[in-house]
Amino acid sequence: MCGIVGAVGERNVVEILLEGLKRLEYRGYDSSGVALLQQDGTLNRIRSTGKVQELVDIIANDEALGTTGIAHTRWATHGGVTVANAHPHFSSDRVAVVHNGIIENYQTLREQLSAKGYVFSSDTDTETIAHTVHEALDAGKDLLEAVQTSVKTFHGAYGTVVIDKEDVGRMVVARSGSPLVIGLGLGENFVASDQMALLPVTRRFIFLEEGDVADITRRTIAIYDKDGNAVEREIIESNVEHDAGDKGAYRHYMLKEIHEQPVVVRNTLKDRLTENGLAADVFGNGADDILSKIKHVQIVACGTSYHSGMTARYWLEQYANVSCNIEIASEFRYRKSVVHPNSLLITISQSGETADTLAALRLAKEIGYSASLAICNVPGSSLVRESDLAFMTRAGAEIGVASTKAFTTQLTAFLMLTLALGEKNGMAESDTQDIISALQSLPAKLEETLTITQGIEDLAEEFADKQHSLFLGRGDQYPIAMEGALKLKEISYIHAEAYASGELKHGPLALIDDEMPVIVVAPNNELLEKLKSNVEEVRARGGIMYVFADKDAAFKGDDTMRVINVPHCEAPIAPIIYTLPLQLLSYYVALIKGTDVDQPRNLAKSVTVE
Ligand code: F1P
Repeated sequence: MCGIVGAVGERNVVEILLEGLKRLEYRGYDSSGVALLQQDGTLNRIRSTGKVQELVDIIANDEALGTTGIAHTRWATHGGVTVANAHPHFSSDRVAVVHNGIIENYQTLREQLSAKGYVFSSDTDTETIAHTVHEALDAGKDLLEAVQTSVKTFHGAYGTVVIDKEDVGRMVVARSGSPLVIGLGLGENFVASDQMALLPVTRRFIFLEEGDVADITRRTIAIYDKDGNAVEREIIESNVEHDAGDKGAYRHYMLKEIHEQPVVVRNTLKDRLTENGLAADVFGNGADDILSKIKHVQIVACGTSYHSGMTARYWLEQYANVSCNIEIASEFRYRKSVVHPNSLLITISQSGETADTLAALRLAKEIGYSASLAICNVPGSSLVRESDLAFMTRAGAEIGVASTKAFTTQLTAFLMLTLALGEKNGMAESDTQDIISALQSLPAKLEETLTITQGIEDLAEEFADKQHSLFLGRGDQYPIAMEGALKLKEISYIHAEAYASGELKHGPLALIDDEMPVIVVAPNNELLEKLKSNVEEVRARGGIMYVFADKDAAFKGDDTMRVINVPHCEAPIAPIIYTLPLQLLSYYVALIKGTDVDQPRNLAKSVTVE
């Protein structure tokens, strides 16, 4: 989703801004722009509706200069994808603004400001920020006061950076509902919506909190909370790799991230899983005490993270004897739900900034959950900071919009949580041992599974001209079928639906014909015979099947059924193992179709608006 970069320095900051925008491209965007303020007060703007490279090319021919600057990648919400709607937005060539989020009362503000003579040149909600601040400046306030009074009139979510042509060398930034991080340099300072943007220039960051407004010059940073009190915020040294945004020899980030899974799963387990079981407090300080009182778990998440929560429900109930509900965050946050005594609220999110998931966490705090746990991949993210307990998945930066390694590390975390909760709720010793030994074998099994690539490439050829597809699984493989379908939709734009295969007869069987490929995930587990019956139901109706199966599952391939053998693995980790061939299948189908694998149309990596 939208990205922000801002800088104040002594040198020309244009390179810093453009490099920052490139490093934010992965979040998804449809247009971009830069505003540059020179020492003599000249304010320039360059915007484009193409890739950031287009902006770079325009600027290369234009000799853009500025010691203060703001830049933005836009993911359209209000107003189409046009140059006029791209950020930065100006008010009368004096105030320049970039903004992530949505100003919900922008219509009212727009009418009021227009009536006062402020002229709008875009259809965006963001432009109201520029004019509102300008109005406050016209009333004699300085830039900090102008932003502080302006934000009081905004309803909705914003992360915004404002500069004033008459106040060179200063930017004022405000955060409410949309993250902002200040980067500290030597004799220069920066701001961005994501630390990734600033890693080439600094590793020292201040993560702003909700309601914060910060006044930034090249030598000073002053932060005020939502009540206007001056506050100190901790400076954090980032350990995110500088070159995390480099795809190396891989053709796409997604492929690199698929192949990183053995390593990042190993990292996620490291020092947490010992030979005898879990180390103490792996879910955060005091976690063991908190978890010992938990009798019920409510999981809330979106997208791929939601699928990991769905899988966890099978594990927590089957092995750990803990009752578990799971719900999509955008539903949970807007309905009344009943909170069981001793309930733990678990949020799952790669980014830790997904607006609906954050809102669900905030709601849960008001309605009586005993504690909250975030399973998340981004240290310092809002979800991590606002939860009682946090477990970091150590997947490293995930750049491909379609989530892969974040998902399998989330599942790894949930198997460890199953051990932690199971220990307190009478989990069978044999199950404990099975999960420990399965987790120990997991990184090597993932490596082995990635070697079946060739078979999947061939299969993708048969698939690429199809319009629709059906994914089937049973038990803890049902969410994996859902995740497989989501991957295919996201990056190849083929319509894909997932069903628990026992549900076939209740409707979807009507769809089966030879134009509807059916993908089946079939580990050798207690539901195998049931699954085989479902497969026969499809075969009897002329369906073409692609079965990912354990070789001991004894599926025989023929004209209507392609069987792809997946390495044998222990039952608890089968959902993680079977995820990989489905990720590869979508990847190769997308390659053949020629779609933008890492930045699929209409999607964003971090969904910071609802
Ligand atoms: C949730 C999510 C991702 C998906 C896409 C959009 O994000 O739905 O699963 O791949 O990137 O957002 P998160 O809460 O896990 O960061």
